[in-house]
Amino acid sequence: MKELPEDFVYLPGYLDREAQVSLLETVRAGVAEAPLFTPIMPKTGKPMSVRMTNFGTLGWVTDKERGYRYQPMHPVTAKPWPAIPPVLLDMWHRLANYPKDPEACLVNFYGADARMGLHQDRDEKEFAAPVLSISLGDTCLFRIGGEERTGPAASLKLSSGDVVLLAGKSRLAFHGVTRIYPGTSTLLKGEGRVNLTLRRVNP
Ligand code: MD3
Ligand code: FE
Repeated sequence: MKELPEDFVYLPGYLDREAQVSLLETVRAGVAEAPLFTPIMPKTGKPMSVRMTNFGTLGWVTDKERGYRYQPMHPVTAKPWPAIPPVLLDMWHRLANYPKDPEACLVNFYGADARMGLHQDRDEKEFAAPVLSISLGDTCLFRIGGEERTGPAASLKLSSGDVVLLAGKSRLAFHGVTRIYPGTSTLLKGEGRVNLTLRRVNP
């Protein structure tokens, strides 16, 4: 196993239970406006096991025909995404050390059997900005390697309230979610895990 990449900042338990409850309520309000959708992978047309939605002026989407991209509208409702909640913008400005607001907050929802395969986040145009990740609900096993798909990787459990900042050299690291541990948190009442990632798309 490999050491964690340089510039990977792990803040376990950054949000206390009260902050997690409040943030989840805020996320649920956004999801009520912008329902979770099932992303479809380009070329193969296979559905991802994670369901998603976004907040912000841009959101990450994928479908068979047009592939991975950021766009201003929800792919199903065709409405603009809800605004990024102020509490998340505050966290970004406290932690990200980047002067502009993020345009996108990707909301990933994992049921007990959902996974996310090893990938790089390269659909943004601005790699100088970090990605800020917040985990809520069930613990997951997270895997992170280097800038090449093969080669050593480190594993880490991410639990409810944990925050990770991917900056500098870790920004283009391959990473994925290997498994969910059902029943490890009471926050989502057995529904699974939510991960929020704040992203700057344009320089
Ligand atoms: C490392 N999400 O949405 S968050 C994703 O838990 C994604 O839902 C995972 O990978 C999740 O793209 C992992 C932690 C994370 C996010 C972005 C990264 C790790 C990263 C970008 C570069 C390197
Ligand atoms: Fe990612």
